[in-house]
Amino acid sequence: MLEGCYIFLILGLIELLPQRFKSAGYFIADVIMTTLFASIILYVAYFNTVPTYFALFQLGQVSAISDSVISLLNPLYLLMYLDIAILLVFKWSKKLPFPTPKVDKRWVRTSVTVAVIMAFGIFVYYKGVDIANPVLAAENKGILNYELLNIYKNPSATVKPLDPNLTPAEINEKIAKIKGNTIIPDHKKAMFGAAKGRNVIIVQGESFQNFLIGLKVNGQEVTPNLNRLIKHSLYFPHVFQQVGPGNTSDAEFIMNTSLFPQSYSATSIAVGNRHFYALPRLLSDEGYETMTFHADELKFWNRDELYPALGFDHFYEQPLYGNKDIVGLGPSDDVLYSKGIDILKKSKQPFYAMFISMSSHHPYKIPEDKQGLDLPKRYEGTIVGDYLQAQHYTDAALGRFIDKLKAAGLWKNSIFLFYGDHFGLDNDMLNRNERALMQELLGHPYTDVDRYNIPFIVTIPGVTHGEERNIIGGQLDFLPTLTNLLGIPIENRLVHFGQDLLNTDSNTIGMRYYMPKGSFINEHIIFQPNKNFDDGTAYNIWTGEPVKDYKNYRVDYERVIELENLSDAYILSLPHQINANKMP
Ligand code: GP9
Ligand code: MN
Repeated sequence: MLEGCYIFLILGLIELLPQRFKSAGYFIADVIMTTLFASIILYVAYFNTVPTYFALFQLGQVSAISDSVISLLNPLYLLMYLDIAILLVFKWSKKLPFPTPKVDKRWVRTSVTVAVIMAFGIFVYYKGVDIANPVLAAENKGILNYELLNIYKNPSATVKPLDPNLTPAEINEKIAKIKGNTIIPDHKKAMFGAAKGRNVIIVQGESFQNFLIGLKVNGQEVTPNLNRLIKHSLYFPHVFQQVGPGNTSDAEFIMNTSLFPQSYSATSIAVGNRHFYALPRLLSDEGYETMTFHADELKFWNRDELYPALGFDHFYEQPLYGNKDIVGLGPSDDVLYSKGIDILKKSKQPFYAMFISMSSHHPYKIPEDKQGLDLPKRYEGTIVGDYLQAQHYTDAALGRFIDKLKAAGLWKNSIFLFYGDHFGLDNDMLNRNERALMQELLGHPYTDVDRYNIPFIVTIPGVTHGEERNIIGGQLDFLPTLTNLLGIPIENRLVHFGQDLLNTDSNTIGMRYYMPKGSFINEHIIFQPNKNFDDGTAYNIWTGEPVKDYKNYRVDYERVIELENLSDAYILSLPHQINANKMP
């Protein structure tokens, strides 16, 4: 009914065209509508949420991830274009089986007026209806109506900037109050300064999920190097992704700011023109040389704006890595690390170096000579098998990188962090056989808790000795955990929405975009609202069982929304970058 009204309006408008333009009008409208719906289906398959016009800003990236897009194409989608193909055949054979009838224009005008009034009524009615879950919202409001409402209600325009005169200390106090935390003085914090003055080396693992850690297939460890590293590290196995539509770049943003990413657009695109007092700036002020390495072009995800916004001194992008040893989107992780280590060896110390791996990017097809696992036949040709091979390679390349750091004498005076940027597999991309493989690997059906769970590993060579920490955490918590270990006070200097995982005994992880606004994970449940809190769904994160009585956790729901709103407001209060122009 809702769609019908808009479609009727479009058809009516075409009918108002002069007779000779009508068939072309119908044909063009058909192609546009079909392509719109096909793109929405594809987007939902990849991101699990309904796209809005903001997705158009990412169109430039589609060719770079064409392998991913192609792997998602289902031949059945072509059926959507069947009518267009048939029409073309008739057109070419000049035998249209039906004439374009002449309709009384008065009737058309009346119908169009009725359709306009109805569409307007529907639009106005749904303007005031707030449904947290975008898929449900699009279903309820009608997809075309939903798209128009998003254009009308630009989500970024609804946020009011925070008072720019508030100091970081005041904002951090507000955050602690919302969370119900008391700020612990630095000298009382566990492990404060345990890595003081050391180099900081961070590796962000592409699509790297926690279930890979310690996993064995056919008697082989999938991640032998990380498993070994964990024996000398602090390992946080209950940490969850918090990225939004900017995926990899959002994870980079969160690591460096401890702020929530934007919910409607890649953060680097939406607010990359702001000036953040972020980790690179903080470490620069502490005498560090700061740099980031990624074997893609800076233009992808608008990093040419994001990196200066965060304050990195240097960014090493393509073409530094050449065009040899290509895996998926670009040069392999081995190339990334080899080029990187040459630069680190020459760099002034202490340095902060961030590495963004890429070889294990969706659709996880890596060259045969890099497939180090001997997998049983049933994994062949499955995305699960490809994923395991790709992450096994990620782990191997990382192992070689660590060996090189050791050989160069850089390892022992560094602190090393590893985490995953976001999930790699989700149930919607798995067929029945692949879901069975996941169940076989995990010992239980693959759930959203498994999907969003990423590892967080912190190694301070000579200091950490293999300890597992059971606290729940999120990507926003990485920055305060790191600065605590470096012994750098941040309460009065850097606004952070995450908390130091070494000095926390309770935590709630807010997530939006991949889950509706207000979704959270706490020590007990994973929760997502549907229309609102009361009709939400909750599962026990330890057993996967549905939780009916979750009403006690309303405080977590309200808390994460309040924190996300405050983070958005804070970002909007930041000054624009001076020389916000992109780097040459
Ligand atoms: C692109 C790479 C992949 O530069 O980082 O990004 P993703 O598609 O995972 O966001
Ligand atoms: Mn990624």
